[in-house]
Amino acid sequence: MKHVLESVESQFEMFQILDENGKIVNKDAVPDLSDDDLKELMRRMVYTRVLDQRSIALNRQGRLGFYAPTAGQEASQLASHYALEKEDFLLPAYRDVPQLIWHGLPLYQAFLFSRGHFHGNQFPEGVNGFSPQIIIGAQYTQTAGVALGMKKRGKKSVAVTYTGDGGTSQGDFYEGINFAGAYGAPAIFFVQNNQFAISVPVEQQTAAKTLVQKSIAAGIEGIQVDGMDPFAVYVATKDARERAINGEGPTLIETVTYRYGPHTMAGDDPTRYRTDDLDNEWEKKDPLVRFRKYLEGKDLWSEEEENKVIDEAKDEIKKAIKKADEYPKQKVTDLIENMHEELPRNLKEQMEEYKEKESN
Ligand SMILES: Cc1ncc(C[n+]2csc(CCOP(=O)(O)OP(=O)(O)O)c2C)c(N)n1
Ligand SMILES: [Mg+2]
Repeated sequence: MKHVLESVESQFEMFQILDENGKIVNKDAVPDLSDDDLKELMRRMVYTRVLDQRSIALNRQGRLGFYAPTAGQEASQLASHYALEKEDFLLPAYRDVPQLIWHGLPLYQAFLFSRGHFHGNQFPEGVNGFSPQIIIGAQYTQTAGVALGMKKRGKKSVAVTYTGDGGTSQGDFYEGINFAGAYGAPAIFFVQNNQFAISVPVEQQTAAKTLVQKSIAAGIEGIQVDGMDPFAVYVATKDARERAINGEGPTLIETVTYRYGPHTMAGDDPTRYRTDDLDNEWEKKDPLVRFRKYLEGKDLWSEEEENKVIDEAKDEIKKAIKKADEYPKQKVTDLIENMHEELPRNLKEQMEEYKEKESN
C-alpha cells in the first residue's frame, strides 16, 4: 500500500520559473507578458505592501477594525489575480482583500469592511465577487455553486476562491472540490499555504506531504507552485483559467508562501510559534525582491519608480481613509434594514423603536 502513496506524493513537484535571486530557472515557461504588464504587476505588489504597512498602523491607531496582514503573500494574491478577467467571480477569504481591490472594490469600502460597516459589502455594479469569508472553507462550496451557474449559463468565465493551509482540513474544502469536479464546473481553487493556521504549523494540520495532492481524490487537476514567484503563480492560474473555460473542469492550486506578520491584528504573537530563523529563511524568498531584481535586469524598474508608487499608494490610502471617515456612521436601523427584504414582525417593532431613538 505505502508505495502507492509515496509514488503519488513524489509526483507533485513545486513549479517555479523565477528563483529567489530573480533568475529564470524555467525558460520555456516564462509568460508572454508585455513590459507594461510586468511593470503593472510590480506596481500592484509594491502598492499592496504599502497598503499592508499602512493598514497595520491604522489598526494600531484604532482607525481600522478587523485586519489580516498580507505581506509575503503578494505574488500568491496579485499574480494569480493578474491572470483573471473582470467577468470572473472572486470568493476570497479574510486575508484576500487585495484581490478584491484590484478587481475594482474601492479602497474606502475595503476600509469600511474592516470597520464592520455594511457599505463595505455593497460592491459596485461590475465588481464580481463576494465579501471576504470568515468561516474557514465555506467559500469552497459557494465557489462550486457559482462555477456551476456560470457553466449552465454558457458563460466564458471562472469562479475563483482562496483558502489557507488550515482551510484544507475543513469538510467544505472536500465538498467544494468534489462537487466542482463532478460537474466539470469552471472553478479555480487556491490554497495559499503560508505554513501556519494561526499558530498551528502545516505539518500538524495533515499527514499529507503536499496539500495539492488532495485534488487527486476529487479527480481534478492540481499543481503546487512557488507562491513567492509571481511568474509561476501567474502561469498556473492562466492555464487553469484556460482549461476551465474550455470545459475541462476545475483546478486546485497550492501556492507555497509565508505571511510575515501576525495572523490578524487581534493579538496573536508570532514569536510564540515561529522562530527568527524561519522568518529569515522566508524573507529571502520575498516576491518583491526577486521581481525587482528581474525587472532591474531588464531596465524596467528603478528606485525612483518604486518611490513614485509608494508615494502614490500613501496618498490614495490617506484619501480613502478620509472618505471612509466621512461616510455616514452605521445606525442600528441600517443593520435591521440590510438583513431582510421583508422585515419579520419582531424586527418591525425594533425598527420603530430605533427610528425613534435615532431621531432624537
Ligand atoms: C469554521 C471555522 N473554524 C475556526 C475558525 C477560526 N479561525 C480563524 S482563522 C483560522 C486559521 C486558518 O488558517 P489558514 O486556513 O491556514 O489561513 P490563513 O489565516 O493562514 O490565511 C481559524 C482556525 C473560523 N474562522 N471558522
Ligand atoms: Mg495558513
